[in-house]
Amino acid sequence: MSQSPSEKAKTPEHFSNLKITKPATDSAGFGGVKSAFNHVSKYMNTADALKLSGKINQKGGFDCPGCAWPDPDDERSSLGEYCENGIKAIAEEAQNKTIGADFFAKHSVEELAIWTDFEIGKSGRLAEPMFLAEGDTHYKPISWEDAFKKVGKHLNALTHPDEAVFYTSGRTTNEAAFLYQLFVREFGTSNLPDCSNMCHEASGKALSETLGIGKGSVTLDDLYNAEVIMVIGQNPGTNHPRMLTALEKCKKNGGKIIAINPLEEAGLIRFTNPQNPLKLLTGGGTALADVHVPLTINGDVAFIKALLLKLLEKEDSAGNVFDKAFIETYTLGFDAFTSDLKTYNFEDCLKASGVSKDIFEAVFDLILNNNKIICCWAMGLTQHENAVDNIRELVNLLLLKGSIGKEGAGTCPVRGHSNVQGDRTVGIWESAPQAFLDKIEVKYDFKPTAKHGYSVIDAIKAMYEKKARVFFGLGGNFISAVPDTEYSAQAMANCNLTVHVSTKLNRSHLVTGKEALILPCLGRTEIDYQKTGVQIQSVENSMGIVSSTKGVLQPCSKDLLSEVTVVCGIAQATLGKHSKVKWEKYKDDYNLVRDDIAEVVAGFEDYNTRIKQPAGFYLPNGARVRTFNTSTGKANFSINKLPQWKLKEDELMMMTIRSHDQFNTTIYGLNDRYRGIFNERRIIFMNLYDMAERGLKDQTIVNLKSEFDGVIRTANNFKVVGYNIPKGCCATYFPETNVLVPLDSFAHTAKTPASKSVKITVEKV
Ligand SMILES: Nc1nc2c(c(=O)[nH]1)N[C@H]1C(S)=C(S)[C@@H](COP(=O)(O)OP(=O)(O)OC[C@H]3O[C@@H](n4cnc5c(=O)[nH]c(N)nc54)[C@H](O)[C@@H]3O)O[C@H]1N2
Ligand SMILES: Nc1nc2c(c(=O)[nH]1)N[C@H]1C(S)=C(S)[C@@H](COP(=O)(O)OP(=O)(O)OC[C@H]3O[C@@H](n4cnc5c(=O)[nH]c(N)nc54)[C@H](O)[C@@H]3O)O[C@H]1N2
Ligand SMILES: [Mo]
Repeated sequence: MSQSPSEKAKTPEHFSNLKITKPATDSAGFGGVKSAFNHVSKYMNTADALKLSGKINQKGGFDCPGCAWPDPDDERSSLGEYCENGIKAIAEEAQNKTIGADFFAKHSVEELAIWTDFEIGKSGRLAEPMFLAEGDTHYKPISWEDAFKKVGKHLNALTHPDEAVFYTSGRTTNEAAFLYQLFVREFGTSNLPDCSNMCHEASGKALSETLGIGKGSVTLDDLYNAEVIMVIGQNPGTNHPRMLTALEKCKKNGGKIIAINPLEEAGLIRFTNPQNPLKLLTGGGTALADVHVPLTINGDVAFIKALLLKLLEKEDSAGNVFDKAFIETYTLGFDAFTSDLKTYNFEDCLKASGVSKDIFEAVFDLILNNNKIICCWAMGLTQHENAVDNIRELVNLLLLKGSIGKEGAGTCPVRGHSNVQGDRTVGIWESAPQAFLDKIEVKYDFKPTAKHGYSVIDAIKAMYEKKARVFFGLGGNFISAVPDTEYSAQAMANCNLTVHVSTKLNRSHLVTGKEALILPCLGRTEIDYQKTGVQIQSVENSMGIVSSTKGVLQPCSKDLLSEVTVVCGIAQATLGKHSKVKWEKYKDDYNLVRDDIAEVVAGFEDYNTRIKQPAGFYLPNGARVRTFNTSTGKANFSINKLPQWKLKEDELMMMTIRSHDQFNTTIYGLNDRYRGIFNERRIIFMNLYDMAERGLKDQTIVNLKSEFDGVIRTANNFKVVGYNIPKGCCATYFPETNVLVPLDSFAHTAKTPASKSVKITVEKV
C-alpha cells in the first residue's frame, strides 16, 4: 500500500533517546561557543568555515541567513557579528555534502518520507534540478530549460491566473522578491502568500492601524537608551541571540528588563557575551530580566489591561502618570478608550492573566516610574486568535506613556527570517496597497489586478477545494510550516504541479502534486557570478535598515542558479514575447533590478548608490518621528476585548515553540540545551500538578488530541517532561505538533494561525 499524502507530511513517530537535565540559568557563554564549534566541525570543512567567520554580518560581507536582528551601525565585533545559532544556520547552508541524481535514484520519495526532519536536512545541499513525473516513485534529473518550460506550460494551461499560488519564505533577497512579485502580478494574480502570514502579520495589521506603519519604530540605539524594555512572548536567547548584547548594553546604562513569558527562558535570566573573550574564560555574565512574569498562555491582554487599569486609577488620583501633551497632540480615541477600560475590573484581569500580585506590583512600579519604554515581542503574541488585540493593547500602553517616537522608546516586533521584512516592503503581499500597484502600472505599462490574493490559510483552502492547481514556493518548507498538516497535505496533493526553489531537501519536496519540481538555488553564503561580474544583493532587517549581502564561498554545485535567474527564467517561459518586462536583462546585472525598485518602492531613491554605504541605509519610518500615517492622521487608541476562552476540565492550552537546535522546520540537532532536553523532540512540557492529576511521570508516553469545530486531530507518541510552566499550560515543538493546529483557528483580521493557543487533551498510551 502506498503512503497517503498525510502520512508523508507527518513527522515520524519514533523516539530517539530522551535525556532530561535541569534547565540552564545562563545563556551563550562557553556552552554556546562549544556547540557552534561542534556543528561547524561536523558539517563543514575548515577552510570554508574560516573564510565565512570573518564576514558574517560585516560591512561588505554577507547577511547571516538566520534571524532578522540588526547589526550595529558603527563598531562591529572583530570576532564577527555572529551567534551560536547563526553559525548553525550557516553551517547548515555551507555543508560539504551535496545531493543530486544518484541520491534520488537511490531513495524513493516514500522512503525519504519516513526519515525524520533531522535526517532529511542532513542529507546535503540540493545540487541539480529534479523532476517527479506523474505516478513515478523517484525524482529524476531535468535540465533548467525544460524545468522552466514545464512551469510555463502548467501556468498557461490554467483557466485563470488565480488558480496558481506563489509562496515566499523570508530568506529571499529584495532583488529576487521584487522580480518575483512583478512576474506574479504580470501573470495576472495577487496570490502571494508568504511566511509572514504565519508570523508577524498580526503585528503588521495592529501597527498599521494604530501607528500608521506595519513595522517597529525603534533603532538599536533606542534599545541601549531605554529605561524599561518589556520582552513579551519572545525567546531571544535562542531565536535572536544577538539581541542579548543590546539588552546587556541597556542594563549597563541602568535600564530594566521585564520578561513576560509562561516560561523562564535561560536567555533572559543571564547572558555571557560570546564576543567578550575575557568574560568567556572567567564566566560571570550579565543578569538580564529584573522581573519575570510567568503568565498563563494567552494571558497577555488580561495582564496589560490590569496594568492599564492601575495606571488610569493613579492618573485619576495623582494626575502625573500619562503624557498628556503627547496624547493631546498626537493621538485620537483617548476618551473612548478610557471609558471602555473602566468597564473592566482589575482583580478579574489579574486573575485571568494568572500573575501574582507581587509580580504585578513589581512590573507596575517600573512602568509607572519610567517614560522611556520599549516593547519587544515575537510569536508569543502573534500566534493567537486575539493576536491583533494583544499588540494593539501594548500600543495603548505606549501611547499613554508617550513612549513612541522619542529616544529610548517605541515598538519592536522582532522579525523572524532574515529578509521577511524586506520581502514585504518590495511587494510580496497578497493585499498590496493600491498606490504600490499604481506605481507598477506606470513603470511597466500593465495593470496589476487590484483583487486581493490568497494568504497562506486561504491558499491551502483553495488548493484543497481544487480552485488552485499549481503551487510555487520561493524558499521555505510550506507543508511543515503550515497548520493542520493532514488537511494541508491533501491540498498539496490536489495540485497538478508543485514547485520548490530550495537550497536543502525538505518535507515539502515529498508531499507533492501530480508532478513536482525541485529547483536548487544559491544560498547567501555563496558567490553569485553573472555576466557583468559578481553580484551583490540586499536585505532589510527588523529595524528597517537596508544593507548589501555578498557571498564568499564557491557555489556547492555548478548547476545552481540564483533566485533572480530562476525567477527571470520562469517569467520568460511563462509570459513569452508578450511580456512588458525585459526579463533577460536583469539576471546579468542586479543593479538594473535595484534601479527599478528605486522607481517603484517608496524610500529606495538612489538605491544603487546608497546600498554601497558600508552599513546600509534606513528606510523612512513615520512612527519613529511622530508622523502617524493612519487613516485619521493620528496615532489611534484602540478598544480591545478581554479574550474569553475556556478550557474543558481535562484540556490544556498548548503552545508550539522552537527548540534551541532548529531554524523553523530545519532541525540542526535533537537538543534543547537551555531547557535541559537532550536527544529528543517528541516531548511535551507539562506542569507537575497537571501531570499528577493525570497520573503521568517524566518520560511517560502519551498521545495528544485536539478537538475543534467537531474535528478531532491527533499526534501520537510524545514523552512527558515535568517543567516550570503555569498550570493548565503545556508546550511542544513545532513542526511535530502542527498536525494539531486547526486551519480555522487564526488571528482575527490577520489570519496568523493560532499555533500558540491549541487546546489539547493528553492520553497515556
Ligand atoms: N535559532 C533560531 N532562530 C530563529 C528561528 C528559529 O527557528 N531558530 N526562527 C525565526 C523566526 S521565523 C521567528 S518568527 C522568530 C521566532 O522567535 P520567537 O517568537 O522567540 O520563537 P518561539 O519559539 O515561537 O517562541 C515564542 C516564545 O513565546 C512564549 N509564549 C508562547 N505563548 C505565549 C503567550 O501566550 N504569551 C507570552 N507572553 N509568551 C508566550 C514562549 O514561551 C516562547 O518563549 O525567530 C527567528 N529566529
Ligand atoms: N506550529 C507552528 N507553526 C509555525 C510556527 C510556530 O511557531 N508554530 N512558526 C511560523 C513562522 S513564524 C514561520 S516564519 C514559518 C516558517 O516557514 P518557512 O519559511 O516556509 O520554513 P523554513 O523552515 O524557514 O524553510 C526552510 C527551507 O527553506 C529553504 N531555504 C533556506 N535558505 C534558502 C535560500 O536562501 N533560498 C531558497 N530559495 N530556499 C532556502 C530550505 O530548502 C529549507 O528547507 O513557520 C510557521 N509555522
Ligand atoms: Mo517567523
